[in-house]
Parts: sequence; structure tokens; C-alpha cells
Amino acid sequence: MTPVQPDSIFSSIPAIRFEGVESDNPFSFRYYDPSRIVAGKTMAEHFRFACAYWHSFNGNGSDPFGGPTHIFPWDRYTDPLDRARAKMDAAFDFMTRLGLGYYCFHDVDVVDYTDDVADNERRLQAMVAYAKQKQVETGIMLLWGTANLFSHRRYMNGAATNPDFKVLAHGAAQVKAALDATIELGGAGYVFWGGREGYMSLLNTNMSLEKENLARFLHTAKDYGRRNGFTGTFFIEPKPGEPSKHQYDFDVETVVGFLRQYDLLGDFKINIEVNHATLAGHTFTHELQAAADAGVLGSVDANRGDYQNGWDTDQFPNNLNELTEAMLIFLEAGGLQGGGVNFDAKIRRNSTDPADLFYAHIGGMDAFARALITADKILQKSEYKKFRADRYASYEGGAGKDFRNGKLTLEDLRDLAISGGEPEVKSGRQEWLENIINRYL
Ligand code: XLS
Ligand code: NI
Ligand code: NI
Repeated sequence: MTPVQPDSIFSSIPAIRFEGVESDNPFSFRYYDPSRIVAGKTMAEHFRFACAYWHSFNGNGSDPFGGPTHIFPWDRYTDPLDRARAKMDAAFDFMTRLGLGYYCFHDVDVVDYTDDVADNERRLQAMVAYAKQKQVETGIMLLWGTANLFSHRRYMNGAATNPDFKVLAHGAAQVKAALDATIELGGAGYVFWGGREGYMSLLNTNMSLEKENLARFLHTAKDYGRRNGFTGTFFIEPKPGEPSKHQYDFDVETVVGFLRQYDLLGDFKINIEVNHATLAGHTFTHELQAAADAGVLGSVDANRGDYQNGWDTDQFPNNLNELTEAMLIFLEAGGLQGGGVNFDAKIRRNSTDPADLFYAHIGGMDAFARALITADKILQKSEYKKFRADRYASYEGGAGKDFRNGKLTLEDLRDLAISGGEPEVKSGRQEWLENIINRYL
């Protein structure tokens, strides 16, 4: 372990440790105990918590109405690599103090990009060498890398789905460099979030060609990664819109259909973001279940939306009921395939103390840990599983089983309707189930 940075903006913050529920120390975990075993795995193994470089070290609190409120000391450097290194020092110092095992980045979060492809590659490579050394010193690992194909002006009509092939090629150049970086850093995964892979108006859009190009782009990137030694997991991160009006990777089921149609299902899993689920009109649990059922529950971008605002507010998670229901699915699915829990969340514009970044992550990690413990208890001790199984018992034997096995015709079903008589009315007991969550919390 490297010593923490003495001159860092975080130097007043103590190392965060598990102290238990009796602790009043705001710089401690009350539930997240990395080595505690829950359902056969340590909490650290279940979650693989990660910090999102873009929100924590680039997000400066600015909004459409005002400039930065989070003033970062590394911004005083004019040389982009000096700035990038100072920022990375702070990032690793933050993660070390927090005891966070993983991080995630976009290419342009790590170092500023220009319009020059070869220069950008050199910059990223220089930072990869720096990050590699930091990883060795601290034991912190890369959960996933990605390329930002949505901020530059050239991507205003998409990258892989751009009507102009020249723009697509620029997107590919960035993906190549970001994949190279991910491979070099031993990243567990690589994410594709298609922020502008969609459209604003059908009047100027050839939807079928754009989707075909997106699929070809993903195949090409995947083949490159595999040829060059990437053994990790590729993830697609669905979101229904924002910044596009219509985004092609709308939600989990849409993405699963797309992956199946274009023969990508074997190579890609899904990174589910809570706030994207709610923007799609779903719950987080709906998306988790849909992914688990399709065998593609890969990773999670943890955050929460705002009940009054209809956009990606990316707040830190704190809703224990929602998370406990999520952890029921998570545990029953056997956890995440290849990914972890990345806090794709940002502190508020007026959260201006370095300590706020710690409070935010501590709160999120504790909320997940508490939800996991509660969900495990519900699965072990309550009637939750039995009630759900009993509800479908009629398909486990007799005619119900024959139906599932395709042995019954429509005429057979008609005869069974007569011989079986009027079905008994059975309660779904939703309120009783909801009470179970609160009882074990
Ligand atoms: C934006 C997305 C983005 C991805 C990575 O809404 O959540 O941050 O996670 O490109
Ligand atoms: Ni995300
Ligand atoms: Ni998001």
C-alpha cells in the first residue's frame, strides 16, 4: 500500500473502517464490512465497489445555470499530463482512504483529449503507465474502462450510429485506444453506453441502417479486444434517452433483443443503472430480473433519481427498501457476472467539502451492505421464497406441467377448464410481502 498523499485535498480525512452500527463516527462504515461473509461470499466479493472517475474527479458542480462550485487543485496545471497526474494522485488517495477496491473511467476523464487521434493515444498511454504503477502500489483495480463518444461536437449525431462514416471511424479510434488502456490495466470489463446512439428526429434518420452499424461496430470492437488479449466482460449500459431523444439501447429487454438479433448475446452482458431504469419507466428490480432471466446480469451503475425530476440526477443511493428488493434478485441470481457496483453518482452542486465525497460513498456502500444482509435474512428466514414457489405450484405437476412441456392442445385446455371447475380466488398478498421487507430491515 502506498502511503496516502500528504498534500492531498483529502489529507484531513481519516482512513474509513468498519466500526459497526453503534458507531457515531461519520467517517466509518456501520454495515459495510468487506470481509464479512453473507450468503457464501465476502461483501467485498459480492459488490466490487467502484468509484466513477468522471463524477468524482471531473464533475465540478456546474449546471446549465452556473459554473463550477467544486474547485479542484489539479486544475491549476496548464500542461494536460501534469493535470492528469495530479488528478490521478487525488483519485487514488481518495480510494485508498475509503478502502475502495475499483474504479471506472472514460478516456477523456483521465486526460484531456484534442482533435488529434495520435496525440490522444500518446496521452492516454502515458496515463495508463502512471495508473498501472498506482494500481500496483495500492492494490486498487480497474473495474471497467470506456470511451466517451458523446461529448465532442463531432458526435452530435451519434458515433457508431452517425450518418457520416468518418465520424464512426473517429469513434472506433477512441474505442481502440480505450480498449488498449483497459487491457493494459487488467480491467475486468469494458462498457458501451450509447448516449447519442439514437436520434432526435425520424425525419432525418435511417433507423435500420444506424442499428445495423451499431451492431457491426460492436462486433468489430469485440473482435479487436479478443484478438488482443481482452479476457474480461463487454457490457452494454441501457438508457432510454438523454442526451438523445430516443436511444437504441432503451432498456434491458430491448438490448437483449438487439444482442440476440445481431448474434452478440454470447459476448455482451448488461450494466444496469438505477436511474436509467426509472427513466425507462421501470424499477431497478425489473431491470435486474430481466437481465438475470436472460443470463446477462453483468454489472451495476449505482445511483438514484429524484421522484420530482425526470432526468438522470445521478444521486447516491440511499433507498433501503428499493435496495433490499434489488438484493433479493441479486442473491437469487447468484450475483453479477464479471462486473461490480460502480457509483455512477455525483455529489450535489452545493456539496463543496472534500468530506462530502466520502459521506456520499460511505452512505451508498452502507446502504448496499445493509440491503444485502436484510435480503439474505429474508431468503433464509422468511416465507418469501415458499410463498412465491407455492403461487406457481400448479405448474409443477399434473396438467400444468404437461402444458409447460407442450403436451396439451387448445382442445385439451378447454376440457380441463370444464373438469377443473371455477378456479379458487387466491391473494397475491403484496402488502404482506412488503411488510416482510420492513420487518427484516
Ligand atoms: C450516463 C451514463 C454514463 C455511463 C458511462 O448517463 O451513465 O455515465 O455509465 O459512459
Ligand atoms: Ni452509467
Ligand atoms: Ni447515467
